[in-house]
Amino acid sequence: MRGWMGKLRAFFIFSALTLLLTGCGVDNLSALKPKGYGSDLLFDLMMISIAIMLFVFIIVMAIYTFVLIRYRQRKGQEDFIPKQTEGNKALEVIWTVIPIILLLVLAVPTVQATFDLADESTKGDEGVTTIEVTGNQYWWHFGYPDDEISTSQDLYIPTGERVYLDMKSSDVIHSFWVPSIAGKMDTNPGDNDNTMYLEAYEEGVYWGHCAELCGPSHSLMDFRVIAVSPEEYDQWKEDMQNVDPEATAEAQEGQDLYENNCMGCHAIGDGAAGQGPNMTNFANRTKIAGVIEPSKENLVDWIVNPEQFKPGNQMPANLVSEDEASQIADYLMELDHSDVGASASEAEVEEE
Ligand code: HEC
Ligand SMILES: [Cu+2]
Repeated sequence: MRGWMGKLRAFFIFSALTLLLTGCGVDNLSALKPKGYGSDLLFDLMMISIAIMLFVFIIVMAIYTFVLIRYRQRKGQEDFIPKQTEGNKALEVIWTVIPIILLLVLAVPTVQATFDLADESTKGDEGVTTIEVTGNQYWWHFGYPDDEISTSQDLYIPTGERVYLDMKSSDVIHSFWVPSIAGKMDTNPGDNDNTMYLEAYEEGVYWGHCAELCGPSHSLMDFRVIAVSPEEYDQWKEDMQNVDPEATAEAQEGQDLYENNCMGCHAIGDGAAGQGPNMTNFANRTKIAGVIEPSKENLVDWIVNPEQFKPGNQMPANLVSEDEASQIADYLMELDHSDVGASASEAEVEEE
């Protein structure tokens, strides 16, 4: 009785774990809930391959079961040897032709999708956005050269349009992956730029991850794609182009401290990817450094010792005292220059 109960319990624990670990159906993160053109294509390919696999599996299993039962050894017939057949043209043709057909069914849409995903026919056209993506240990930089905007961690794009990405890395190979909108693409160091495009169907905050092991904090190299309506996107661009980085009186000291200690790595306003994330719209970030809840306490802790959150990251610890960090934090939290995406951010999914 005990053994039986134990087995049942183990069964339930494993089932629950399986469900938990799959993280299945998490909105805005799952490739199984496509919310963009690229992920849609990939989802269809997955479904075609699964259908073919099931088809083959069921037929093979049916034949297997049939043979097992029909031709089993029967009582009293232990010495009986059935008629031996060697070579059967019809069968040989059938089991050569069927796999060829299955491979064609798989290959044609796959090749089509491959070309479709590489299609850049509208790139560079009037009104079509191209964004420069740079992967860094362990954060992402996004530059909008046509609009003279720079930002980090949160990538803003308009919905319903194809947005092209020119992608590179400042150090080692990373991989840019937003499962619910598109496939993934490596970012390479050197001149070996890769390109892809994003096309989000609906507004939302989509989770992105680095998908190429790149160092001790690789698993913390998260980012977000914030897709907003084209009108809101234009508003965001305007907001970003008209940033006034002047602090209020209370945060004046923080701004001075920031300019003396942090500005060298953290530009405000348009700037090429520097040694650290661009801070223009820091207070609009969904997370600090891509992974930490945005509160003043966490921000001060990060400034004093970033290592405790992201091992091996490139920001030096103890640049300022805790009091100074607190003043700088007051200043950084004033850097909210746009309301765009705020409602989308509120709807963001909870971390598991
Ligand atoms: C030597 C360059 C360097 C200096 C100087 C520096 N940082 Fe950083 N900082 C970085 C890097 C690199 C990161 C990205 C860390 C990561 O996420 O892996 C970072 C990340 C951050 C973040 C998170 C940014 C985001 O986009 O969410 C904050 C906040 C920050 N730094 C504040 C400061 C403050 C305040 C100072 C001055 C006291 C400072 N940093 C000085 C390099 C620097
Ligand atoms: Cu990485």
